[in-house]
Amino acid sequence: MRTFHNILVTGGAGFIGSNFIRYVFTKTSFAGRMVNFDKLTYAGNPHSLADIASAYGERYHFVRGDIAESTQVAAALRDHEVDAIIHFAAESHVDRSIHGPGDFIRTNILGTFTLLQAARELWGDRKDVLFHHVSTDEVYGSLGDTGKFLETTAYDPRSPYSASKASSDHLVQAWHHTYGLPITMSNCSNNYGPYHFPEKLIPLMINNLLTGKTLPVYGDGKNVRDWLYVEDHANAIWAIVTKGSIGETYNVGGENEWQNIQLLEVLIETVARLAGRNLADLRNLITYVKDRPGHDRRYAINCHKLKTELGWAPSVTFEQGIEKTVQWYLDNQAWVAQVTSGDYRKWVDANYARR
Ligand code: NAD
Ligand code: TDX
Repeated sequence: MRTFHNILVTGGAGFIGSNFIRYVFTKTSFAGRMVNFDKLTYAGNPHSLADIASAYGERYHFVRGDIAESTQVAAALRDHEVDAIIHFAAESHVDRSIHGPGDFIRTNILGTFTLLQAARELWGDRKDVLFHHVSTDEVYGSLGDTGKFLETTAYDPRSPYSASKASSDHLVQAWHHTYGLPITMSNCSNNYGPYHFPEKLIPLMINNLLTGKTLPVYGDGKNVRDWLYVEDHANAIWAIVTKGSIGETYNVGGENEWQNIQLLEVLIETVARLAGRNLADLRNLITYVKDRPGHDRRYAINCHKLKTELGWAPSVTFEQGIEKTVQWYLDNQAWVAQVTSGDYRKWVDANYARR
């Protein structure tokens, strides 16, 4: 099992990165330090890790920085004697990538290139280091009614977001094959859980159900996604970082496919039960809207390699995960209100100096 002293997590103030940092501190034997390097875009919320910052003192350190700025990246890696990088930072929302692809090209492609170069420059030929790249199943394109994505499935990205992630995946592989950089990679299906910014399907729908807003279903509502509870993505990444073979990609998935409209019915039923709302009133909020351009029809992951080689298995069922998630949003309406408010973004800028 590989061990590290100083791990730099990029994008640790976002949804999956913050859950990953919490998971490593609270549920693994990791004894070193973690540096959270994050630009704090609209999707980055320092409050998501307030508990960890106060509980783990010197072992958790936050740096506000941009992965596409080479001097900022090099300084963070050098100053903290980083021996592993776990790279989450990205622009992550498909709809935003359709309306404004520029930030996706800059952060996801140029940012990954900048990190790879900085890692090479700092580490040289060292083999006791690791660059783990967090990616998505969307790089494989869209499936028909049958079949699942394997690690060997040819890339076929179709949105500006997935094309930028596919590009970053290729860069990471190239830096391994050409320069010998020790890397691992994971391509995961749709995540859900606490601290998910309320623009993505599940947190948006829960929030709209709780506030009585309409539920916008794109197209016919029959697009299929494979859902995984975020802590199970975190423990998969930890398994790959500590035990995965260098140079390898591991697919991570929930084996849990839902049509969007069927998933919405589960959310409606869960919110009605946990929040004491009327089922029929909630169902009346469903509104079919214009489809997303280029909307991928179906994603499904085959994660046999991760299960058999690294012994990974999800820790919660879908029913448990959805229940925990709806309850979390019920208990944390203040977090939702905070991270979506303009005043919060002003507070972030005033309190977290840009380098
Ligand atoms: P997110 O949008 O919630 O968080 C992204 C984080 O990156 C934010 O904290 C943001 O401030 C930070 N960031 C953005 N640009 C940056 C920059 N230039 N420099 C430094 N930090 C920057 O995203 P997420 O849903 O947590 O996704 C994390 C990673 O996992 C992404 O690489 C994404 O492609 C991948 N992924 C996500 C899912 C999913 O379902 N959400 C599934 C598979 C893979
Ligand atoms: O309002 C909505 N209505 C709707 O019908 C939204 C926001 C989404 N949808 C549909 C589109 C998709 O079929 O729901 C499905 C899920 O949409 P998103 O939550 O936007 O996720 P998706 O586009 O599948 O991408 C997500 O999973 C893979 C993440 O955002 C990516 O970062 C990740 O790589």
